[in-house]
Amino acid sequence: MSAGPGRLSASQKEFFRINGFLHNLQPVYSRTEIAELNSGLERLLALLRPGETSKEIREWHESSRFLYEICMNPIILDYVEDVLGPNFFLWGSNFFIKSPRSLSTVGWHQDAYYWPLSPHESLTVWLAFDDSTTENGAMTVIPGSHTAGLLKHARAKETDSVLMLECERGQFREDSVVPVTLRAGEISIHDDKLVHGSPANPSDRRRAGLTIRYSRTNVKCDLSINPHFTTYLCRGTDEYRYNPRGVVPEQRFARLDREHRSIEEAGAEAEKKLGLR
Ligand SMILES: O=C(O)CCC(=O)C(=O)O
Repeated sequence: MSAGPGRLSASQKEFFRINGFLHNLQPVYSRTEIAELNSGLERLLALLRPGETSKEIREWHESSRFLYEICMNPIILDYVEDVLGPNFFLWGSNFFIKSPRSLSTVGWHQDAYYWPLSPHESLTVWLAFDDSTTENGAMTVIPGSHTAGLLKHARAKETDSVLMLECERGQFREDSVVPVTLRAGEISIHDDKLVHGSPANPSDRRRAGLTIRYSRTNVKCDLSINPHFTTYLCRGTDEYRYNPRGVVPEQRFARLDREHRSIEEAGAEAEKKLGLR
């Protein structure tokens, strides 16, 4: 396997292998660039219909060139290549925005639990649109929790959680929690089996981040569960051709008007697997 573009040092790669996440990386966007990206985010938010929330901006990289270009930023792809290897595709993006004084939390979970993908060889890049700190509800992770396989999830007890299912307590070291703090324009990276979540935002500052999901080309989606799964090859070749390919969007800002499997539906599917419903 190639050594990758070398944006990550050998010790950072080793840190990721052991801990399942990375932050404190060189910024991807400068302060000026992230201000421009935030203007773009405003344009996207303006496309929401009454009653919709930012959660609706899901997979809009398929319809908005603005988002597609962020997901295909060569610096981000270099980082991803250093972790996933030479052949990988983009398939997901969505915003996690916590307004000032928002009670909304994200319960402990593993992404792989929600995704009908196998094998589990995917990762998330979390791009900070705002400074993300312990004061405004930065994402938190349990280092090393990606090595224990898929953990049992149960219905969320916390009513303010945006997720339906969360990891049952006692299966991971909650006392080893690490906040993944970021400056606007920086990214973190986490493994699809890493236990992570985030607390509420009691501060006066918004906390917005864009999650971008990438997988190795040997990862196959169960299209009976997610028939809209669409991939864009980022680097290398796709010898497997397991998944549908997307068309690069032309419009700079456009909604993706398609029925999407919501987090709730993904949770319901996972619950069925568990025999909870
Ligand atoms: O932004 C957050 O607080 C949580 C993000 C998350 O759960 C994810 O990236 O899968």
